[in-house]
Amino acid sequence: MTDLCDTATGVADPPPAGWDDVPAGRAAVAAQLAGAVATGTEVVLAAHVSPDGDSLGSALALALALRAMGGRPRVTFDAEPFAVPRTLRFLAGQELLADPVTISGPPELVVCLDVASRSRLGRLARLTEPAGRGTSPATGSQPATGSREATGSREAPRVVVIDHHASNTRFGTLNLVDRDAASTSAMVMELIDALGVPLDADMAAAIYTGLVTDTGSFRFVATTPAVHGLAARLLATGIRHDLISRALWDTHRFGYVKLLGTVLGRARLEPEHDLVWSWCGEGDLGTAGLDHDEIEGFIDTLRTVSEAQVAVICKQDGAAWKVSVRSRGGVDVGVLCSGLGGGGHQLAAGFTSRAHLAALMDTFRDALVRAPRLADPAAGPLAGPDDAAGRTTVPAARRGGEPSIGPALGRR
Ligand SMILES: [Mn+2]
Repeated sequence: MTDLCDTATGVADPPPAGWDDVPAGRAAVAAQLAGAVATGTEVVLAAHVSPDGDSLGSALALALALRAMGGRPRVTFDAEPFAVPRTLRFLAGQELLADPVTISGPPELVVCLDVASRSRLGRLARLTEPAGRGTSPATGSQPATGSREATGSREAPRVVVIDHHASNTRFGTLNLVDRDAASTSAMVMELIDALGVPLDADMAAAIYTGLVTDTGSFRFVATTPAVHGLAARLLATGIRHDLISRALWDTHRFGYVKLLGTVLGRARLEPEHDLVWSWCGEGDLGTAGLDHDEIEGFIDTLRTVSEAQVAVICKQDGAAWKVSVRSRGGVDVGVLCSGLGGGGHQLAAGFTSRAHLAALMDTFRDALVRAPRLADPAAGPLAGPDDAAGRTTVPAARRGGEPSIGPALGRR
């Protein structure tokens, strides 16, 4: 989870209560995509602004699958200038990328991947507006699993949402939202299977990139046995996971190290607020010669501070501050950031503010006091009850018994 939660703004509606019918939604999305390929309909696959490995990996993997089916996919996202983040340039299928300025008017079918709300599309939100042809379905937020609409009908959905954020606003006309999925790319894998497309190494590398990004290299709580099963299947295609990891995390310019030192050096610990935070100004980036996407990993160092449940980095971007927020498990920062106009996951979220830094942080501290508390992961044992006897390392939660680590964290 790097930048996917960093810039969410303007969530229009709270997500609907209850759970989505994921299998029905998946079948409906697969039918929609297969229909688009069969009729030669151009499909635009949209990642969120400043895409991370899950969003762009998901979009490229699905685009490669649609192309393998004979379809006409294009992949796009809002970035100025339009460029793939340095760390993701190894992904295959980059010839399918399209600068948003080349997409005139709403396409017939838009698929949004890892995009929790319309605002996360940035300027590409226009692609989800009504086409003006008089036959387009409304695109307002509506709870829908999508199974109600049939492929090929005049009422066919035009905006498909594929996402795993709990805060997803269901802004599509067809919404496939699985809050239990470790990554959007894992959902794309299931979709590719539903489409009957054989998995190749290029697709596998893109899906793996999303999976390792959102599980923190299999460290986060979303890492289930099924996640490892998926990883094994992806590795079996022959992908170089070592090179993927090196490209994603272990390759930085010297300016990165210098700026990381600066930002960590100005970090403030506020035990009374259970908070550690720092900031990075636009001038800092200029001095270091870095792009915004290159400092997404800074929060991963700050969030290791044991004296605070919540870590924050404010990154200046023009007239706004993009605020990345991480929780060590005791606070639901997804709800917190939704209340500040952003969104995300329970433990990784973000928002954008145009306030001055001091005022922004005052607002944040107030919101932090009121934020929902989660079960403290440090309060329980790290493994199942049998572990002490040395007989097993399988947590009880995975065997259907009592959750071994805070029950609220067992389900995302
Ligand atoms: Mn994701």
